[in-house]
Amino acid sequence: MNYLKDADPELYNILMREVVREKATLELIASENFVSYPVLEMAGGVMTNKYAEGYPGRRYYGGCEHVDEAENLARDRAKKLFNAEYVNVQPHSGSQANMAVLLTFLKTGDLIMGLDLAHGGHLTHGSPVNFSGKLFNVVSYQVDRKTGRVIFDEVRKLAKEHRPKLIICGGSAYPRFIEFQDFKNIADEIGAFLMADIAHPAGLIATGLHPSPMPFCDVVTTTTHKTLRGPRGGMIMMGKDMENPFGVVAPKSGRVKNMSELIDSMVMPGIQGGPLMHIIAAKAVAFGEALQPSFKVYTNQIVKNAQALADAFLKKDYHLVSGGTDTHVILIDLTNKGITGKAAELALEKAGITVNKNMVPFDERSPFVTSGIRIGTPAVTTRGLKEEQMLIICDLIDQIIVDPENDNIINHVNATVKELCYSFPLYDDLLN
Ligand code: DSN
Repeated sequence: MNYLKDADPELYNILMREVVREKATLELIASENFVSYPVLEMAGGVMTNKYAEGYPGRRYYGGCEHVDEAENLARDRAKKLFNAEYVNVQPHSGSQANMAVLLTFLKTGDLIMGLDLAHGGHLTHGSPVNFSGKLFNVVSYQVDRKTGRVIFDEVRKLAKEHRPKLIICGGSAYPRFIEFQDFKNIADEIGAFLMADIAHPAGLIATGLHPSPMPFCDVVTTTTHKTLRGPRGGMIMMGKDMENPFGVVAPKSGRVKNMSELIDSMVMPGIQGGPLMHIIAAKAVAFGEALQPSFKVYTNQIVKNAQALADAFLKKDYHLVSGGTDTHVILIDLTNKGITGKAAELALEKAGITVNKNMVPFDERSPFVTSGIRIGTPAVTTRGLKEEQMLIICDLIDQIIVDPENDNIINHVNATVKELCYSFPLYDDLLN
């Protein structure tokens, strides 16, 4: 199909430049991945045309029979993947999934507790610049300066002192397993709800490579595009549905509603209108892929690659927050290398290696500068890179970090990056 090329060459050329960028650079942003052709096809398909406010079988519009089938499949496959009794696949993003959960379980002004953004948390876990910090009161927990891990004695102390109504576990730059059981113990001691945000390790959880939150958490949110390798979007799940404790009743029957009903109505009409049916259908395609045995082979390789990369960095005297990784994420504190995260990100980008600057725990620099970089292996693993190539990547990154302004080194590294990328091709069918 060359419709775009003929109709709008300006945008077609922009799209092709992005295809070339993705093909010819090493993508190490921990939250990014490359979807399959089937996911891409569904995400670019005609379901983008359909309005379908409501849920399967009870929509506000006619003509929903096929999008209903797609949404039902997405929900059923997600339930199977995560062993969840309830799933809502409509949130447009992880942030909207989190917003729907917080507004369902809490009243504005209630107290939440989440991991400090600078310690690996997420904007929606209580940052003052986000709705979560504006609508709710917040107390943040941190990681230990030495171990880089959550200190549960501290979390317990804070929880008992402030008595949050809801505790959030998970984050976007925490390289270790999320300790669901420890959080559950504390939530139970103070009678708080426990929410897990598994946006990062979702693919690892779906394949049993990371513990599951389902037995421990009241509610679980995720994105679908990171380790899960689906289209960009969000999702809300519960291991077990439960009767709502707030006394909300169904208007006609007087029956006490379940939390699933309250979450559904908070997603739509509460915070969203028409769902993105092309994306929901693409989520179903990705979940189908994740149910295949080959997906476990893939996620296993993500972790093996991250561990190989972490070990290689440690051998070159890099300081890894928490000393390594259990997952796909590596967080490097560059203080001993005399370079900021911002400078490292820029120099690496010139050489064709994409990472993001990232605050490290107790960072004295601003989020725009930072003392660290975050690296992740999901996208390069999708291309087929293995441990052997991780050693090469570590060496390339090190050459840049040691001498970030040396154009000869940047050019030399970029040549090796291109060779690697062409040996592990991506999206060849998209260039024409
Ligand atoms: N922006 C995502 C990440 O990079 O982890 C989190 O929302």
